[in-house]
Amino acid sequence: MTYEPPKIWSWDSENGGKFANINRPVAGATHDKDRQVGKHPFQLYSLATPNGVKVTIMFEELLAAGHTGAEYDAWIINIQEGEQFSSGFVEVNPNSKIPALYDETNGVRIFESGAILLYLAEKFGSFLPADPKARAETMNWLFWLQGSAPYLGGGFGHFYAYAPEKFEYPINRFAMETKRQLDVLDRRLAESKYLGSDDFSIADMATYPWYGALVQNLVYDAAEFLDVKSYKNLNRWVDDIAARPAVIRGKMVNKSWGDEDQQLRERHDASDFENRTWDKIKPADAE
Ligand SMILES: N[C@@H](CCC(=O)N[C@@H](CS)C(=O)NCC(=O)O)C(=O)O
Repeated sequence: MTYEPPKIWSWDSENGGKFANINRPVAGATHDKDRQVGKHPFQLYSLATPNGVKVTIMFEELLAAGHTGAEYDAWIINIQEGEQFSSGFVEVNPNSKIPALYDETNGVRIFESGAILLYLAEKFGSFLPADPKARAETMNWLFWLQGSAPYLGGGFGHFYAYAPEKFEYPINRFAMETKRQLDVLDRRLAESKYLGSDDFSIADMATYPWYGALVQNLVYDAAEFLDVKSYKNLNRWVDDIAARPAVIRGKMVNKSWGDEDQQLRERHDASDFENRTWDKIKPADAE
């Protein structure tokens, strides 16, 4: 099937894709609603997608490392319902995508998951090496991830798992690029324990939720198709990070699907992991 583009593109809201109901060709708020604000220094507006999980892993790692100033309220943003288009959310992120963060201690807004990781790493002097060489290498991999993951998610994942029909051309193009990226990571992890250096850093926190989920077959059901098991060093790195207690906690925050005891839809206190998972607080009339 070929497509002859018209002279001027126009919006067909019925394109059939998985996200057709939230995709729009314009920015800005669709409705007035203030953002919710809790008691902690940081207010996070997010969802447990790979981009969201980067940040909740960082908060849980900071708290585990003893940074009590990193306490946070995590509010769930249901992107399928369009909550990213509320006026309160758009004030924090004009790009209307999770995650978005507000630092109540100084009135600073931060959007883009990479910028959030960097802001927190600098604020707390953690998970970003001070040594110039290791710091530059950590930034290299953080920015590599921010530029590369859209080919995995918006490219490969979209056409392999979400598009209304399977088309060979885009699946081939993005499978090729994803395999190349997996090889890039595997070669780097042959020479270094973690991506930036031998220390766990924000580069790993950014990359694990994307490429770790692919390797663990948690997204797109493509582990066999892409033969992810063949990337031995990458698998070693995924297993190592998956076992970190703060990573396990971070993956639960703002999650509204999967096993109910792994869903902490909102997080306002460290004890919530014990007491407020969905299996424990689900209303009797919820589906
Ligand atoms: N480059 C952004 C990407 C964020 C992003 O794509 N977020 C998705 C969920 S993973 C989202 O909020 N989508 C809602 C929408 O597009 O309306 C980042 O790294 O923060």
